[in-house]
Amino acid sequence: MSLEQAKQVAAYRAVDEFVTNNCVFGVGSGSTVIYAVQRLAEKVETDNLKVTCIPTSFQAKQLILKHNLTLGELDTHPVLDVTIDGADEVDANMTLIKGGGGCLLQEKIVASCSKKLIVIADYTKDSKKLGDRYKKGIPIEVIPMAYVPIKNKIVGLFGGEIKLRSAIAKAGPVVTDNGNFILDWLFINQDLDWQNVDTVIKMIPGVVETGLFVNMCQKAYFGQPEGIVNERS
Ligand code: DER
Repeated sequence: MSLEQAKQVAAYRAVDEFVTNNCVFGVGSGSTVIYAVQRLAEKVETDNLKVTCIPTSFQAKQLILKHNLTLGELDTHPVLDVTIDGADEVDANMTLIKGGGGCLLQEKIVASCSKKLIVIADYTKDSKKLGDRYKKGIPIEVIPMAYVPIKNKIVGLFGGEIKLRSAIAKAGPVVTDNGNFILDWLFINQDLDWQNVDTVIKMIPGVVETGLFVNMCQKAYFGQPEGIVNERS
């Protein structure tokens, strides 16, 4: 079984467990969520479910439209029943690193409006401590004009190294759906109080959001190559 199949089995298990008729459903971003939306579309069709989907990115919105699912927005649906999203890493306390795909701001907003945040991932995202497996650092979305002083302040406070995320298909940095830059913070100390780190970093002027999701995730599904799914909550 490939990693893609591991992602798929996790995604299908989560959708089967949490999607119900008349639910308001948050659609996360990234590659694993693609399988969740596929499964959701199947269930809407076969079980004749009424589900309103709230996107967490341009990518998520396109996925919803591609599968002819009902598109909603926070203006009309400020409270969601469940959001299903991916993660770059999940530690033993269910703290997440998210933002590997650059969508952390809208993902965190939608997750914060959801009664439940459910994470789907392959087994390589299942860690004891943040940084055990995910080596690209904690993503931080920042206002472009402030990225250098923010970088200096975070390193001054917590150490490590910070890189401005470069784009691949264009010259220069990644620009998010919200017109901002992403800094990736390669932290050294894996035993930090992540709630405090999130709060302190968010207080730095120009920081829009961090990819630290602390005390937000109710349950995580980790697909295994053999097709089984490990669940944690
Ligand atoms: O960017 C994000 O937050 C994504 O959800 C990411 O963390 C997971 O992406 P993946 O499903 O492609 O691994």
